[in-house]
Amino acid sequence: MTTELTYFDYDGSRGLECRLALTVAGVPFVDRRLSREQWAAFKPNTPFGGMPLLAEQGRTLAHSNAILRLIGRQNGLHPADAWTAAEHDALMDSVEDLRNKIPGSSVAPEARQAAREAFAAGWLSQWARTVEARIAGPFVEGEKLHVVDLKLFVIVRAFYAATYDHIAADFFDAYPKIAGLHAAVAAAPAVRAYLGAIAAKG
Ligand SMILES: N[C@@H](CCC(=O)N[C@@H](CS)C(=O)NCC(=O)O)C(=O)O
Repeated sequence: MTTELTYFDYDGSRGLECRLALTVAGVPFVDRRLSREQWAAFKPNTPFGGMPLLAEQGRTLAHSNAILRLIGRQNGLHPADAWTAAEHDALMDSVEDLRNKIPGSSVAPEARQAAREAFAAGWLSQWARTVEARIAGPFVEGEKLHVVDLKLFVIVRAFYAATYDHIAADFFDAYPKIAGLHAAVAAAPAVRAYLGAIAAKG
């Protein structure tokens, strides 16, 4: 069976989450990377007009969290207990909320600094407090890594990489469980090897 993951030729965000999940699960996959031009041509033929897309046996699945849950369930990386799984789902959905709420291109450049600072002091701090309280440590559920940890890792990694102007790169240092989860996922052997290979590529 061939598994194919389609995303931009970019090592971050929703595509990275899914590539990491497949990698940690040990699932070999075709890493289909589209240019902006290829995406413009392909987009009208996709289920919801967005990537990543997971394809297997003639079926295509959209939405990063649906893809992560599928990979997680098939490979023991999503909890078997329904309530615990739903709590992981809620955390993963909250990452999507976060992405959608960061003041971005819809805010005029001259208003962006104030909007981002207010976002960091308000919505983002509330999100971080809630997530911090849910992490047993080092991962959400304790010693075992699940797909939710990969989802949280990728968004927190983006902040540490200073992706968002006017929000301090060390914002999450104030949240030791979140910072610890970020470090623990980065140190997981499959993740470390995958990110090391990306870094070596340049
Ligand atoms: N809810 C979707 C969002 C998908 C989405 O917006 N993906 C972005 C890339 S991270 C995209 O496809 N952007 C290009 C476009 O919308 O044309 C998911 O979680 O996968």
